[in-house]
Amino acid sequence: MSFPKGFLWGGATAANQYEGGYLSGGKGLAVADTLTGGDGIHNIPRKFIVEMPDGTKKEFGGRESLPVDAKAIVDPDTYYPSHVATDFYHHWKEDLALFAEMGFNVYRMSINWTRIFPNGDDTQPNEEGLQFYEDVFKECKRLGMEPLVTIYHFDCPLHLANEYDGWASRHTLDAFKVYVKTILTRYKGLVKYWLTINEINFTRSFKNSGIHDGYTNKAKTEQNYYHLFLGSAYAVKLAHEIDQENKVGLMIAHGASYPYSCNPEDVFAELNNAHDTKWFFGDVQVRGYYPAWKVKELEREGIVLKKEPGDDELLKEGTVDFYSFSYYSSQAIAAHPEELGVSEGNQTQGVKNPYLEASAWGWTIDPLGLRICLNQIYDRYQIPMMIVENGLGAIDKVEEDGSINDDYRIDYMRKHIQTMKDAIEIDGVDLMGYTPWGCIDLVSAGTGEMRKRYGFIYVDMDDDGNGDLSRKRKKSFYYMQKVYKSNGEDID
Ligand code: BGP
Repeated sequence: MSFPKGFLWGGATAANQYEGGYLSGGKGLAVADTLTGGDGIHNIPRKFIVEMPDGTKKEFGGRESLPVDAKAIVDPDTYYPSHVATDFYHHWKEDLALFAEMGFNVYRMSINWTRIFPNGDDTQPNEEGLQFYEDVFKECKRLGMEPLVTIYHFDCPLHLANEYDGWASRHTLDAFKVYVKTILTRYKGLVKYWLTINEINFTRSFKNSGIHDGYTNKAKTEQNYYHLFLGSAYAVKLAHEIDQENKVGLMIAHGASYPYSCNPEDVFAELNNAHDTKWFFGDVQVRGYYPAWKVKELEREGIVLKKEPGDDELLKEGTVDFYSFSYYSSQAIAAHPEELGVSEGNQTQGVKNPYLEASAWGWTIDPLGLRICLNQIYDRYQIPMMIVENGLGAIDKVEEDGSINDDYRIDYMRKHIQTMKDAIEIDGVDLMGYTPWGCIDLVSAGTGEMRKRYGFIYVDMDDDGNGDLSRKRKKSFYYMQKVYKSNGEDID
């Protein structure tokens, strides 16, 4: 047997892309509720419509810096995909039953902060929101699935983003702590697996952390990360205090990266890139302090983090129990990338790798890269790992008889599961679970599209909000069911 007994098999979603019900049950607005759709294939970015101090409206791309005094709004004439998304809010019983039927023994989802604290910093939590998740977790348990809960998945409360510059401000960290304490206390005994901050290494934009000028203001970006680290450490420490059964992981977007060539300059460029984009975040959350090269970099750039007494201790006391990460693709890193062509991920940019095929969205398909990552992470930290996102975004066709024959997705899944098997069996890594992304169709984070589908379950909803939201099992549903029910033995 390659996969250990009790291996966690499931799927992953996030509230801001799946839940909908954006104002139901007392929920407040999150930044994601002000983000429009886009078009990933034609490179049309998602946008924010903002109100400027003089009352005029302006548009900004989701990957641009915003003026610090701009306030994102919900424009009545604009379509926002997160408002309905694929409507877990009204379909949760049906969806959880489908996940259980597929053989999940774990289900990764996130709590939407604004469902619990509508403005992020309210004095009292919203009971209706708390009850909603309690019902969901109880149903998961009843169906034999452990909830794996992301505390913060790209959903900064809009109030904190507009008024406090999101995670750039200590006020947001303080509000987050109250939110964390509230949910950890309420769900004690119901939820034991937690993830702190989704893809913390990509959390420096208005979209992901509510900071206005994270792309252009380095000092502020570093302060933003610092607050996120403290928030994560606080959650880990408190989770352990509240219930010793709790297991808490970090969450990092961890694609593979390769030097473009054996030219030492390319090798060094890759080392620096991996430090900046991955290991910095792992080192702080696994080891509990900033790595030497990062300290030097901050010194060199004259950036002094605003700290408070007790912060250093908190970082040390709040180190994670496991390393969880998303893995979709890989990139090649060159010292002089200008002439080499770009390979696009939703958040990363590297150079085109001539050895790999890519998805319609330009994401390379690289199963062996996953084995490389599993080895590198385990070599570095020696703690259990979990792959909490992986999958293929593709356009699916519903045939006249209603079937969806997504053999390309099955092929992608098979190859990645084979890689996991090899890494466990041959390399001896400690892998505890696998929750592929978007196990049911949902809104793409990077592009806001519906047609970029990852699901094993199809949802009738298009890019303009048309569809009856009905659910259908794709061919991959049955494939995953076979894999899960055989504990990963039957993957052909
Ligand atoms: C990660 C996010 C997810 C998810 C996934 C797929 O960055 O954690 O929220 O969306 O990528 O990306 P996309 O939706 O852009 O295809």
